[in-house]
Amino acid sequence: MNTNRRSFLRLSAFALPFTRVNQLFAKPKVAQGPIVISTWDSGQISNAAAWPVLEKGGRALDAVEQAAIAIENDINCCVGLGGNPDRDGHVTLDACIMDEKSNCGAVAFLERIKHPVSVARKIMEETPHVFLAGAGAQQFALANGFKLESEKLSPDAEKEYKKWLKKAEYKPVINIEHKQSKGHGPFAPARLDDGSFNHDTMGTLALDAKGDLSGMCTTSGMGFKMRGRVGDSPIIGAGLFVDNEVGAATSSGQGEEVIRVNGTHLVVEFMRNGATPEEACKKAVERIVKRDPERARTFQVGFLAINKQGEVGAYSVQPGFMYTITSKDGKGKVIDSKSHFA
Ligand code: SD4
Repeated sequence: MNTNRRSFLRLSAFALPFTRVNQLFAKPKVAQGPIVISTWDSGQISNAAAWPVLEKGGRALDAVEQAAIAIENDINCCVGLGGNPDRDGHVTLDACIMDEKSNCGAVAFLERIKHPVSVARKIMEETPHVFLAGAGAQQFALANGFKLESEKLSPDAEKEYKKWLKKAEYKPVINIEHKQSKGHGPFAPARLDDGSFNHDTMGTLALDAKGDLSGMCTTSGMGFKMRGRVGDSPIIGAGLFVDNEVGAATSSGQGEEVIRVNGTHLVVEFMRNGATPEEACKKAVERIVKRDPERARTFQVGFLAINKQGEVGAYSVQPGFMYTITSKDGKGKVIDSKSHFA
């Protein structure tokens, strides 16, 4: 046997098992190109702002921040300062953001600041902390160049608040969006008669061209809530969770129910164990319903998820939850999610 042949055989003896080990630990396939998904049909506004960032090869984190800014700016939508106030008449905002390295930032009970997600990002990038609340969050925002806005309610919110004040009944129940029904309250339609959107939370998840994931969640919270009440939206693991190895999830609906099961962290863990995004959202919904199946008939929770391969899925307790997806052609498509109850 000549030396060349001998060394070839020696090399192949190493190479064979090595290739097999390599295959076992092969990196997961990442999506062909960017994708952005947002909760609700109002997600069309957020996705339209996120898409130009992703299309140019930008970072998912920048895309989701733009998604938040666009919806928080939209006075016809119920997210941000245009949203419904608490029962004392003050709009209080909750938001969070999370990137591909598990960096995260959050604000809660923030008043008179237009872009809570941008404040959350500043906390994430410029402090050693994750979460600031109330007066301290506002003080931090002002010290970092954010402007103090007026306390004036948006025309829609003012109308709703006046209507609510007539009875001033404290019923902390989030909207359930049966599309056929009319009017506000627990059976509000997805869109109001004037065409404006009727949701007070926006969650956006993006996968960029490099295959990195980020997400954000922003809300004015449950309308006419108790002063100081904070829901799931700013809580990492409840309203939003991103794990760049696996996937990301966000939620909308009755925040208390999501917090109790650490909802979006649960969705991501189900995906880690092999569930598709839709299966993972369904399992998380079932976990919530199982606690009290009768009471579950009275509230809505919807989960939206994306995995590292760019597959997306959603599931909700009640019908009416929907999401918007934007990929390759840059056009937002609205998709109805499946639900536990018919
Ligand atoms: C909350 N999850 O404050 C939010 C409300 C929401 O559409 O999602 N509304 O509990």
